Amino acid sequence: MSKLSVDLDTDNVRIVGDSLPEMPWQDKPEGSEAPVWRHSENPVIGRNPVPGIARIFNSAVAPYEGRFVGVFRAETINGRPHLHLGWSDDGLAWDIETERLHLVDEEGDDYQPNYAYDPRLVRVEDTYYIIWCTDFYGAALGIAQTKDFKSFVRLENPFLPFNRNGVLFPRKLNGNYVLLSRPSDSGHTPFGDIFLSESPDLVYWGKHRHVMSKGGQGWWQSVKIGGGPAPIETTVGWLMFYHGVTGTCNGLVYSMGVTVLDLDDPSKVKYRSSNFVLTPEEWYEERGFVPNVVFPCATLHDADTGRIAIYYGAADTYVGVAYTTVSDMLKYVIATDEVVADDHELGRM
Ligand code: BMA
Repeated sequence: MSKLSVDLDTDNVRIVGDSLPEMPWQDKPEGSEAPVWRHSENPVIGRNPVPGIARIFNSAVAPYEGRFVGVFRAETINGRPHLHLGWSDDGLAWDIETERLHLVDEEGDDYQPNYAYDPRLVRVEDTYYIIWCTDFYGAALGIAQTKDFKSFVRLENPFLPFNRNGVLFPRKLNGNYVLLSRPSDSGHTPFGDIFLSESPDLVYWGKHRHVMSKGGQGWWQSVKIGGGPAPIETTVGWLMFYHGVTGTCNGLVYSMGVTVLDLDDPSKVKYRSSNFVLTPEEWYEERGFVPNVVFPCATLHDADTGRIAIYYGAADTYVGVAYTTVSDMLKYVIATDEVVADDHELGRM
């Protein structure tokens, strides 16, 4: 399998989307060669942020009515994770609600997941969707929708157990919603690739496709991979950050990778970096409830400048922010591109 030769004006790659001039931003530190650089005041959410919550991490944010809203993985003081809303004027200082996010089912009855973790938050047209890991006789995907961040309706679980890392694309493709997921077991899965499924109505899902595999030349993503923030539409493809996991004699290490998926058929990998773009190095990434984890779940981005702020969980304890730009990422992913044989659908010639 060969890739098209790369003849791309990476300086002119654009984000396709809204302007967001008020998003958090810091320029790349002088002299830095890093493709992604951290916010200098990380972590932006520390331990025990509000009464009853010990840690917040692996959480998602979005712009909403001139402010920023977040759906947070809040590890309560009994150790069980639930979803809590939060609000921020600048995307960095967050007011976290002390009550859990209140869900009702489609009949209007109260609905409370047994646990809820690793939420993603994605707007498609005029509706915001929260996808999280829920208890459906084991780890599975839960999904809910809201238009106003006041009432939240839980929809049917999209897939059978076991599954995690459900990531919706921010627009329909060929009339269908598109959802990435990582089929798994119910525990700390020692395997996993990213798949894609389509649905006309968010109820019936099919046209399942394999997107990309763990592995590659490097070892940082040798155990499993999983989708991260909602893919960002650009003029050359869907820019997607994801997590890759390696095993060590002292446990798993979670890093962040980057890939570009085909615009019309995102089950096809266009470019994939053989390197991680962020790996645990700072104290808040190396030290915490689970050491050595960076776990991206959301971005804010500005189509005018190409700026991207990545929100990631650090050491299952904190929320960090890191920055890059669309052209930095395109340059990097092309310069470090690798073809991974398994990124090709089995049986397809
Ligand atoms: C995974 C998920 C993530 C977590 C990671 C590291 O299995 O549970 O929420 O960040 O493990 O503990």
